Amino acid sequence: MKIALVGNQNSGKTTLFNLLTGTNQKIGNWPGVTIERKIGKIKDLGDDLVDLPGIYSLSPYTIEEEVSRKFVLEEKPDMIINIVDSTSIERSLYLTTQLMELNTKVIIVLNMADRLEAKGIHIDKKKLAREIGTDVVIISALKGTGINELKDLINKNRGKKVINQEIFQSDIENQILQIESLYGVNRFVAVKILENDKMYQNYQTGQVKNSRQRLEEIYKMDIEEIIANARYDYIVNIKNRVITIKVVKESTSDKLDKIFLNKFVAFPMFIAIMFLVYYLSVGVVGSNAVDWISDIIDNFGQMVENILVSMGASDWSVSLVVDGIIAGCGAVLGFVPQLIILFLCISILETTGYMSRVTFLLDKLFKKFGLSGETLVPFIVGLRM
Ligand SMILES: Nc1nc2c(ncn2[C@@H]2O[C@H](COP(=O)(O)OP(=O)(O)O)[C@@H](O)[C@H]2O)c(=O)[nH]1
Ligand SMILES: [Mg+2]
Repeated sequence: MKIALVGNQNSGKTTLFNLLTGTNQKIGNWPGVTIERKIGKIKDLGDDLVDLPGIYSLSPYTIEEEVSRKFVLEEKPDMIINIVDSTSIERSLYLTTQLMELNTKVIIVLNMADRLEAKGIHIDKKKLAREIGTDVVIISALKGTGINELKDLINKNRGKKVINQEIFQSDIENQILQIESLYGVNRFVAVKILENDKMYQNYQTGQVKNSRQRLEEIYKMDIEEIIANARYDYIVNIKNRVITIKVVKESTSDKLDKIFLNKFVAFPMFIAIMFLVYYLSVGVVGSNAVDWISDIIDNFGQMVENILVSMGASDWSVSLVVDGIIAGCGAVLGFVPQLIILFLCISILETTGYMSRVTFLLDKLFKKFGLSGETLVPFIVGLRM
């Protein structure tokens, strides 16, 4: 069997992949892109396992999403192992709802089991399996627990028929079912056709357009929003029924999150911190360093000039060396100290985790311009120039 390993970034895909395949791996790149592609054979079972790029949805917005989407749609794996960080299930299940529409057997692997207790999280695995309509196993890829149970599930699900879950409201379901039977496509593609996805433009008949218009009128929203909302409603509903969280002592990281991600505090604080970074690098260090270095360069230039003149060099060659080379390099060198301080500040913000928090915060804002929150760093660097 060909099995695909699909999940968010940092959900533990590579850790599980290594655990299941051992040294039996082939590493290369996906065709046309520099994203690592790993294939291996699962020990004891002999099935092929493919490690897909980390993604949050099957939309084709990023290269990773495109590669994964293409693989699951075109190469049609026999089974999908959907690995989920069990400490943040809500964020991960969006992808799960899409994977479960592919007519391919999906096994949900809740990873990071070793961290659940400390966070006071209890997941009712059986209930989740029942609600979501597929098998669920809780593992720790790091500690190696639950792996035999996972292998048993793979065996148990060999060649099993897939039963689609109807997760949308009935009026949306009806339209999806119609498109499915009209074109003989799977649910995922039917939803994409309904969503007017770029990849499926030749399916946009009058009937499809009418269906979409009708739904948009009823829900007073754009079709993509209707579908996304329906998925989230479904997820929240399931989450509330299968997860219980005991109040545990708030970790320092949670407390910091509360401050840094607070609606009212976050932006002013962000601006203040960025101002401080700017002030330190460009203001304090910057202006002093430029003066200080230009003094040194001036003195050095003067010294070279004296030597050259005493050696009887011509005016133009003195000017070339002193005003051209030395002054030119000096002008660039003047910026080096402030760049060092700037990058020092940014790396401090990065190692303390502030950057990732802010990135998360800014993601929404940046998305409006078609950028991701990660664009922040070049923004700051660009600002100071
Ligand atoms: N505590 C804990 N950490 C894990 C577990 N599985 C993976 N990790 C860690 O999570 C991080 C991301 O794992 P990785 O396999 O690289 O994730 P990928 O991005 O999905 O390939 C690494 O630091 C792993 O050591 C687990 O079961 N428990
Ligand atoms: Mg990985």
